[in-house]
Amino acid sequence: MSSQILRSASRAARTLLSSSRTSSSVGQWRTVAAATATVARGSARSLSSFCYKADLKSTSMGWFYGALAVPAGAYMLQDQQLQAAELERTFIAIKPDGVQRGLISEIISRFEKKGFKLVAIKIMIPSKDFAQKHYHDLKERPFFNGLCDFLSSGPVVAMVWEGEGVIKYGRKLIGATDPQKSEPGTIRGDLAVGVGRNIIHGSDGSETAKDEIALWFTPWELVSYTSNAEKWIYGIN
Ligand code: IDP
Ligand code: MG
Repeated sequence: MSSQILRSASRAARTLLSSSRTSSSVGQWRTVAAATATVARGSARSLSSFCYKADLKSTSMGWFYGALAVPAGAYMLQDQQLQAAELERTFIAIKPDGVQRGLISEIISRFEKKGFKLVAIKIMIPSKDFAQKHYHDLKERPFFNGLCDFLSSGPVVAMVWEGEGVIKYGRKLIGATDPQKSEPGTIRGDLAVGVGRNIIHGSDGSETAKDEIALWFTPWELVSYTSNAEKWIYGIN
């Protein structure tokens, strides 16, 4: 709920930014102020945390004036700061079978076409030790050793994707673990047959996403930027 409010506040600020670039009409300003006010009514605490994250926290006048200050303060925000405040990230990897089968572009294209944004990518052959760290939660499973041998057997394309709901929806795009049970239309459903060669990995929750991104990437490999398509993907009506 609080992340939803945070996103709404951030979206309102983003709308303000783009409307201020194109026009200064009173009507548009009123719309954005109203959107922000709705957020303020929703949760003072969340908005205050948004202000904090976006470097807007009011110093002496309390949350109410802090909330009032959002439109003016947001005007001064850089897109990158909004980005940092708003969007969720997940770790996605194309496993050696997906790479060897020439499915890199097909898989990237499904995330890209959906509207998610690629913020990090590299190709590497993980060591077995690294693979064991990545799959540490499965170490009691009988297939653990073979799975780690396989992940470290060839190139893996490691990526971080960003967008609203990308962790959960990324898993939907990927499909069920066993491709025999994955729905047609999903990556595993369309492109894989056996559970041991299911071509792709995706984080299964926000904690896992955070841990996996930190395992595979250094912070400076993650790129924050505004995509030109964003205003067509995240619109407020
Ligand atoms: P996930 O990849 O859908 O998150 P997990 O249960 O986390 O599925 O398992 C990690 C990986 O381990 C799977 O993607 C698959 O490659 C492999 N795996 C899972 N279950 C089995 C199994 O029963 N036999 C062989 N390999 C399995
Ligand atoms: Mg998993």
